[in-house]
Amino acid sequence: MTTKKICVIGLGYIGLPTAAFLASKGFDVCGVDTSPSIVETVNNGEIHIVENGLDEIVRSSVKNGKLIAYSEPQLSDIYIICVPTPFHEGGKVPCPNIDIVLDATRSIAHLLKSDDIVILESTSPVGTTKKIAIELKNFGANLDNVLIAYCPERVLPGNILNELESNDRIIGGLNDKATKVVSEFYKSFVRGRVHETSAKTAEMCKLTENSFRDVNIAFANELSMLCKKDSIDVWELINLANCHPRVNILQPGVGVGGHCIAVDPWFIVSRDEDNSKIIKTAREVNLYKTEWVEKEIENEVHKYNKNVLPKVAFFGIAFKPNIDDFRESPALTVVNNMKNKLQDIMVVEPNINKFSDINITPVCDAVKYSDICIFLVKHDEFLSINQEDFKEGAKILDFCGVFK
Ligand code: SAJ
Repeated sequence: MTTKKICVIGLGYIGLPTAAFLASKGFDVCGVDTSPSIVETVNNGEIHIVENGLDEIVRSSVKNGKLIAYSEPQLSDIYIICVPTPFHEGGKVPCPNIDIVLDATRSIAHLLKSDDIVILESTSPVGTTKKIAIELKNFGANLDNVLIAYCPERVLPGNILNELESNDRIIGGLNDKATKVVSEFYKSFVRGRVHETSAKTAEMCKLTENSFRDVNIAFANELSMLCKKDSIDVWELINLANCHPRVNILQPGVGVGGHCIAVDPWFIVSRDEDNSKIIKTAREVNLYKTEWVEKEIENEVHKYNKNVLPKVAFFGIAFKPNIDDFRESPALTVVNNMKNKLQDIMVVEPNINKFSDINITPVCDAVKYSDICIFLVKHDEFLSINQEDFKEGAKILDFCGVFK
């Protein structure tokens, strides 16, 4: 049997791990990115993002010639589109922008031949897979024997390589044959189950998964604000409520970050705002939680004498624990908004040495010298801090449950 040649378009957080993972499974993979520096980095066997185990698998796949990066798609048998789907700002609600998906689609139109497969993995509004077929036709592709399907990526940043193999996958073809053939392709390297459905249902399924998580985090965040008023410990409350066999509340925090859960619910809301009240409200609650945290910090700082402003330390600026990813990070938003209002601040982030114009302070110094210690992200490094390590009389504001 000849080895299938796979072209992965977009070498970002999903595309690069996918390309390297498929190369490690024996496929010949061509990775495509419009950024020349990404193409060069990958062809040097190096990576431009941080992800557990990714450097090793990219290095070995490039070394043995299974993964080669290009700036344009090359003739292949299977094309997998893994490009970003941002949203248009400025409207009544944010609307998805699939321009980059359509750019990627046009870039393969001239390469398609009989029995080729085109797969969209990017999180996309319902109907995008169909639009890919229309765009390909408009750009001259003969689709008579081309199979097109949607298969949403579902991997968790920080654990991508494991989840690429172990997660269940959803396959929604534009017709039954596409669904069947694409399912067989995923079954050849996935250990989880592969579920078959229509393209539209698969598209909606991805948006549903991330909206479900957003709604549930909003519930936890709402509880945290309600509890503050009555001096109830929200962490204890959630632990107790979760002892009920049918209750499973998530954890409150500073808000919801990353480029998935804070974005994808808008794809549903913008399609039918009247009928997505819970999803929209959850988004608003999670955005409001960040503002609420800032107000709490300001209230604490205002208790100090205006002539002797307190030294304030912020612990964590990543978008979630134990990761050096800062995309849409609510903790970073808090630090950026507060740093102009406060004179003397320290920022602790054990996962990096420097971030833009922010100097990073070691955990021990921030703990020892700060009057107010504000915990924004529950990084493992903070869990071993003892109460007696803090400066005498220091105020601790724990928004992420480090000490619970
Ligand atoms: N968060 C909380 N409380 C919690 C859990 C998370 O505040 O109890 C916050 C995190 O701190 C972070 C944000 O939510 O700021 C999102 O983190 P996450 O770990 O929930 O999810 P992501 O964005 O890293 O990855 C999600 C995953 N989706 C689901 O779990 C349904 C992942 O499987 C998707 O592949 C990914 O989005 C994506 O690319 O869509």
